[in-house]
Amino acid sequence: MKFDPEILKKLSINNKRLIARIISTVESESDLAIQILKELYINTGTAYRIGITGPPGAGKSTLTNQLTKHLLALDKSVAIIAVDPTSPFSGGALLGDRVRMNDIGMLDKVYIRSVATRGSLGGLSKKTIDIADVLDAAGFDYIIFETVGVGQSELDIAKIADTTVVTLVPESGDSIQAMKAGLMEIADVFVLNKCDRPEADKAYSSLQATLHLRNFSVEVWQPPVLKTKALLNEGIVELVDNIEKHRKFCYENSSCNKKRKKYFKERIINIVELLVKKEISDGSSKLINDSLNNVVSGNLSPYKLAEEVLLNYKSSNK
Ligand SMILES: Nc1nc2c(ncn2[C@@H]2O[C@H](COP(=O)(O)OP(=O)(O)O)[C@@H](O)[C@H]2O)c(=O)[nH]1
Ligand SMILES: [Mg+2]
Repeated sequence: MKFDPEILKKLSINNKRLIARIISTVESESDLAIQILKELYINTGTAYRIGITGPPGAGKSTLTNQLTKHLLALDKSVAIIAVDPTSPFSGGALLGDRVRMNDIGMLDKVYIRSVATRGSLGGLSKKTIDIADVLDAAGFDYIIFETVGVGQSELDIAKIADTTVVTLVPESGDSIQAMKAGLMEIADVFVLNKCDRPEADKAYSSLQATLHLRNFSVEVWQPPVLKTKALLNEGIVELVDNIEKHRKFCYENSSCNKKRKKYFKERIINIVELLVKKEISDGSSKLINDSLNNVVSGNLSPYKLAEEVLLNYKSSNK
């Protein structure tokens, strides 16, 4: 397919077919995908990115649903990226999420997309970030990343989210588990969900106590702990308020800028790796194939051959 940059002008939140088409193309990592991502970047930067993470069953999908409804009521548009809904850990979550999200998924100002990160190195795939850029360029006001809540992807979400919401429940020891899993460091806002449960007050105090063990300083954002009952739609207004507070803090504070620079540096290196891999794999298969026997027989180090491939690539591009 030949790429016509004019088509990106038609990319808007109302054109869901085009959004889907562009996302599928972008996922392919083809030359066309790279061209599209390059062109549309100039239109990104307006969407605010919220990560919802925490252990499975904490109520992330329920919370995402309620949060979306609140943002819609404020006349905002929302794109939801469900990260890893088919992960083997999530069990029946996919169906559950579908049912819960059904009532918002059909709305004009909502777009829901799943992305699997299984098999990709380093948890959260590059695709997730690229898809977010497409949705940003389409003009969504908010992009919500919801993780299933197991493994590296829930930590990685914090790198790409402007505000990371860590969801916990009043289960005894939940905050300790979260701390072990590294969730404490990534939270901009803590949500203690299921506060309709009798243990809620005790868990709230214990979570506060755990947080006080951390090193506080005035220039650094202090993550608030909010009590919610997502199922009953309680505490969601406070959640929206605190996300906005964090957003304002980030605009006024350079620590968030530092985080964005770090994120972009990592992202650029990832893209360079992808480009080099694409360039080299095209021209080098003959050289590799011709020398494979030598590697297998133990006479040639794979590192040496790899260096030769690189040298060969460089000299052929002089
Ligand atoms: N009691 C109670 N249950 C809730 C609340 N929020 C969500 N749930 C239930 O907790 C279960 C897991 O919720 P879900 O949103 O799928 O969690 P996720 O795995 O983190 O996405 C579901 O049965 C929800 O109905 C709440 O505030 N109180
Ligand atoms: Mg879920």
